[in-house]
Amino acid sequence: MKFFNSFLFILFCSSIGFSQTLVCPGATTVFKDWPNQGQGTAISNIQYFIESIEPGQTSGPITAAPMSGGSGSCIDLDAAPPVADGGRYRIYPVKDVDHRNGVSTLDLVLIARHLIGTSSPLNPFQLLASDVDDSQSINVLDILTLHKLILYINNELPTTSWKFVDRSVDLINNPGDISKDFIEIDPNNPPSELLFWGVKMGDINANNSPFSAGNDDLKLRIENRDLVAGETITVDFLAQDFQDFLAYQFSLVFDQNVLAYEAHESVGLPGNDLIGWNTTEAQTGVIPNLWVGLGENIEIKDGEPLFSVTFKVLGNSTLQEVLRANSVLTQNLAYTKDSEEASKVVLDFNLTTNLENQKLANDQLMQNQPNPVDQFTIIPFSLEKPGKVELSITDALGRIVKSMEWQGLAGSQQIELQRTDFGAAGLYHYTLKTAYSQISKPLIVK
Ligand SMILES: [Ca+2]
Ligand SMILES: [Ca+2]
Repeated sequence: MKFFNSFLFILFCSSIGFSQTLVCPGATTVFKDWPNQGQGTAISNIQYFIESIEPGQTSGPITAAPMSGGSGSCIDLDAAPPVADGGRYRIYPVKDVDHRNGVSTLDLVLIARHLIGTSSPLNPFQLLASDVDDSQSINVLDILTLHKLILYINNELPTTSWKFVDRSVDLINNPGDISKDFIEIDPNNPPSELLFWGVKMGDINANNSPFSAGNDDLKLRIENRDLVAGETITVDFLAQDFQDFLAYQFSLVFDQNVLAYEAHESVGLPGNDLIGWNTTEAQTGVIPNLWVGLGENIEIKDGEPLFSVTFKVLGNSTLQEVLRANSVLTQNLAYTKDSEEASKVVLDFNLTTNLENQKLANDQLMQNQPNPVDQFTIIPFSLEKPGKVELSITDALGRIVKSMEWQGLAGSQQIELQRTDFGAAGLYHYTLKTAYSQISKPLIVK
């Protein structure tokens, strides 16, 4: 493990001969060694977002894209939304990839021991890392959330995978300041350093790999369904961004008390590719399989089936409960075209997200009017079928600022939102989610 002592400083530079003002974040490091707060390991693949704040205000527009300047990862303040004299900028680090990084059952044990009081209390960084559902408290729901992540029932946490803390806050005397996830700077009087601690959410003992760029997993989408003893089902494994991949191998694992293997078929995988199945261990609930793409271009679209497996159903359950991709016999690996580092195959039971070929519904979400939002705005939408509707508003950093749920009717309808439903002025997204679809659109708040 390499330490980056020498990088623990901030460069602030005005390029000679240019009006460009660059602020260059120092190494953001994984916390370690509480309460000594010694140096940690530098974290890579961080993006920085900048918020401009007018005099007398406490927040302002956040640039939706990471800021970059003329050299390295420096932030060009001249490209940020301008602030008046006396205005300030806030800089937020963001990293939201590879949610399982560093998360293991040992982390569950550490949270559980903390909850029942059988270990020394967790330090402020560990407390922050433990609240994986962003509920501002640590309880058994955080353990269940991590449990689902480890078991590949869910592939992401409800929060960003990393959180950051201004490294200058005095957590020994002010433990509540752990939530200060930005550093405020005066553009006319820049700070001598700009340093953060990074906290990998769910990783209580901080054994993550901070360089992880979060290579995209290969998602095999599956429509979740109820299983009823006695029926025979054919499970389709559907493509999602499959054209980005070169090869995969994994163990398909199922609960042999609920499913009995009968047959498989390569429906959409190109026939000339190398495709392998080993069904000799199928009675124990494991089927290793692999695919190596030999063609130049893959033309399988999102939502089209790659392969299918037929099972006899022996007991009542749901598909999501009893089907997994893991490494029990054949190691779970997937390779993309643009990286030599392996990712994994994950089974994604949330079939309804971003599928081009919506099987069940033709839900529609229209642009809000008026946009930008001044006093109020109206969001028109249309549902194919009646049922539960969830509307959520997220800010430029993906944080939910409002969400609501109700029973929607079939057909065209609309919902009115007030300016007070949003936070500071800036870019937001609104997302409509039903049992069959999930659609997002941007909006701007004045
Ligand atoms: Ca919580
Ligand atoms: Ca860990």
